[in-house]
Amino acid sequence: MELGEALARGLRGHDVDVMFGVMGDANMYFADAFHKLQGTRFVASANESGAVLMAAGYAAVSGRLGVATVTHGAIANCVSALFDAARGRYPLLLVAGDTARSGGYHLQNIPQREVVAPTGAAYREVRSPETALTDLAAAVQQALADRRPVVLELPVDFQEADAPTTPVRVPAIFPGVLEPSREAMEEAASVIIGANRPLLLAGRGAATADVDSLRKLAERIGAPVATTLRGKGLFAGDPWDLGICGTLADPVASEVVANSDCIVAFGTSLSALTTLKGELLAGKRVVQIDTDPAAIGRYYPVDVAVMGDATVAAQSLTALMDEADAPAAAFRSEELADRLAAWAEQDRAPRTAASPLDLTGVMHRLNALVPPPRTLTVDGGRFCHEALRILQVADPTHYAHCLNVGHIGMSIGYGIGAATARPDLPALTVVGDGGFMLGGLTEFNTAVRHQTSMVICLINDGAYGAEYYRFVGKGLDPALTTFDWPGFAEIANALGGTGIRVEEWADFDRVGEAITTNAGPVLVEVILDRDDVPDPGEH
Ligand SMILES: Cc1ncc(C[n+]2csc(CCOP(=O)(O)OP(=O)(O)O)c2C)c(N)n1
Repeated sequence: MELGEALARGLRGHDVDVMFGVMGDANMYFADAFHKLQGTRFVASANESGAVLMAAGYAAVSGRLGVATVTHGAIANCVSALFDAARGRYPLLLVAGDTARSGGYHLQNIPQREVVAPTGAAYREVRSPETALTDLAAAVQQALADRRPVVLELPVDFQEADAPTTPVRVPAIFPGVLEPSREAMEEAASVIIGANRPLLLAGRGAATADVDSLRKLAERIGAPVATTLRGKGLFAGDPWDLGICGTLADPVASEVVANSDCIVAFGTSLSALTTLKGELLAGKRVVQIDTDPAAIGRYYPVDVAVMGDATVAAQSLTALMDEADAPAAAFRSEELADRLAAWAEQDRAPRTAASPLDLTGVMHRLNALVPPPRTLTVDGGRFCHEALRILQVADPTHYAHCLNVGHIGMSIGYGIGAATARPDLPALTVVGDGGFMLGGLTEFNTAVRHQTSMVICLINDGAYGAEYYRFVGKGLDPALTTFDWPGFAEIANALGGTGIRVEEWADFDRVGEAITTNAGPVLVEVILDRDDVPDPGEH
């Protein structure tokens, strides 16, 4: 057997059944061998960047390893995607072909290790054909343990070398639960008991925690609940769910968070976006619970730091409250639940058929047309504040965050990856016209070729809206920010998918039909007046 095939089989042995990639001479035999294995899928992206974004989206919603492959030199096309996946903490393996070590001059030979270095991804080598399967196993293990991309360099000539005959043992890994210390729990409980207006905040690190244990604690201490953006959906349906804390907060939530005197944070690093650059933590006691020691106090100092599992910590805090016979705070009142419900109703206020399309209404319509449970990816741009605020998910793991470095154009790749990981769920991606042209157009056809079922809502305001409103606000000529694009619905049809142009509310009726009857991607081009889109942060 040749090594290319042995590596493909090795990957399968690590429970990998999907690989995204673009072929070239340095990875083609490996990719082909993987594709031919039973129970596998090779998703051929149009660009290497797309392959890495798809693998990241796959990892984000599945919690499994995302895998991509590129040929030698093409790693240069993966840089932004690697930055995003590394910062997003997605476990990802990128098998990157390389020029033969003995080969001398080659056009595609570039300093690959140096290209990857600043991205935050690890770089490892297949050292020799003999060690290849061990090198692969180590790379897989590192990606899962570190939750970041690992690039595995595969010299072109190794693919056709003889495979080693001794099999590699893949250990079964049994993850343990990190028990918080009794001392830390008592310290945390005394802070909570001393609070009058506690708030329970959960981030992506608590996404797989037992949510009932968190809810029970919140109820026991009398705290409303909130999440970070990446913890979105954890408390879906809870009458005291404030939604997202920080820059994306609704008005009632903003007021309640500002007014609280103690934050009990689970699985969040309390970033500047969640805490309004630390402003929301000022004057409050903060208890931070996380399994990752690097998350604790990463951005702002906290009062009590607890290293431990969210579920165990929540259960033991509830028990300590009972032991102390401590009363629940009155912060979680019926009045608050009523105010939250009233705000949600006002935000969702129905539009009349004759009223012009508006961004807020369009997002609520999308929630109804493609309701959770479904996966979600949202691109960057002026529209994204409303999209991230309004579009719900049933579970944080259904949301693949692709704004880890704030680049536009990544959502289509992430969305294809998410849809590939969860074919049992509908998939929704929201993107602007600028983001789609920057990084979505070519991969839209990937979704067509692979018949990926997804709804892409393209908010077309004919502008880089995020820049447009700033120029206009300053009284400057916005000419450089406006674009006369071709029709995106027509482009979607020409690329083999389904395109629907929405200029008035009634046009959405056709969207519902298309979603249920058409296979492959459906692109919904929503035309908005660029002078009528709310500025980010404006409600
Ligand atoms: C890779 C990258 N290039 C440029 C930018 C700067 N940028 C931020 S938002 C934006 C405009 C996006 O336009 P569009 O997708 O149409 O969304 P809109 O702002 O109009 O809602 C640009 C160019 C960026 N964030 N990332």
